[in-house]
Amino acid sequence: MSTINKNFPYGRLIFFVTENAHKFNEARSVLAEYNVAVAMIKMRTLEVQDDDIENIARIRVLQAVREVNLPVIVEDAGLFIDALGGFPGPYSSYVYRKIGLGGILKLLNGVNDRSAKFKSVVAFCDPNNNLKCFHGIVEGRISLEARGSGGFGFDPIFEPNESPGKTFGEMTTEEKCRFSHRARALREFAKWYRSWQA
Ligand code: ITT
Repeated sequence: MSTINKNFPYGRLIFFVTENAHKFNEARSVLAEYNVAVAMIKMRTLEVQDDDIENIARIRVLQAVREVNLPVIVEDAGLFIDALGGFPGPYSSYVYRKIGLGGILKLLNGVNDRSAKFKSVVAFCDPNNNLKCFHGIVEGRISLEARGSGGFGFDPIFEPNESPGKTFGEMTTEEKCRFSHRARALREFAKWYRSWQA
């Protein structure tokens, strides 16, 4: 009996539209656990400004599917720092480019509450406009100084609660993916994707 679904001829393959190779490598590592293959489509999507990262991901995935006409995922993520009212949140990419790790550490100078979380939304859409979003969160704290050269973005200043004293920047991709926001959202996506195709 053939396992190919004629309405969905791609098998367990998904196309990840992103410009960030680190995100893609994390996705490849996580989705492999579920036998879902992933290919990267390096393409810029419009980054609208919105307080809600799910809205940003929804708009981006609709644009991506229109352009490539394949089943795709996009992912939007941000760092939310409690003492700063959730800043930089949906503006993480801009803030990282403008003030970097040093700027965030300066803003938290002398602040005792260093709790923070990363949030991720993975948005899936296929050419029939089936759109679905998956969420992942990791709670932790902002370290006192940047440590580690692994990962990307704010990884060197984020210590997840599951691994106190060790930043994401000091971890391998596989270690980070044990509890990262992105890995959690991708696992929810992978479980759904497998059952949807079954
Ligand atoms: P896309 O092409 O997929 O949009 P991007 O890097 O621009 O890639 P985002 O728009 O989701 O991704 O940007 C969120 C920013 O938040 C990102 O540039 C990092 O600075 C930060 N960030 C998100 N996830 C992170 C993670 O796992 N580790 C460290 N920093 C992260």
